[in-house]
Amino acid sequence: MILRTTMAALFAGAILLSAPAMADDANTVTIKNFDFAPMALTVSAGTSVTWHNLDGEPHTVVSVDGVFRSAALDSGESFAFKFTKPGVFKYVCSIHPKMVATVTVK
Ligand SMILES: [Cu+2]
Repeated sequence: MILRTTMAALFAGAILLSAPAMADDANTVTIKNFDFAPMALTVSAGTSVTWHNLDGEPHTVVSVDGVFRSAALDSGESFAFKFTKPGVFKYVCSIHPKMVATVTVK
């Protein structure tokens, strides 16, 4: 009985430890303080990139070349787009056009 409890505790610990690694996902762009982070992201073709809005303000993710366009993302909302073709994809927040960033697909 003691062993079983210990195993359960270890298992719960493993789940908690893995959570920060997932948040650090290389295919994730965080929107915070009116900035995209990272501002320049490089991924392989076939990768889905997810944007998370952590600001209290709504933001959008809009490709300058019309390749993708999110709806207004409220605080805590996210948007994902799968990049299938190589290229340099510049995008902005259409609400705050000074927010500019790129995704490079190789
Ligand atoms: Cu914005």
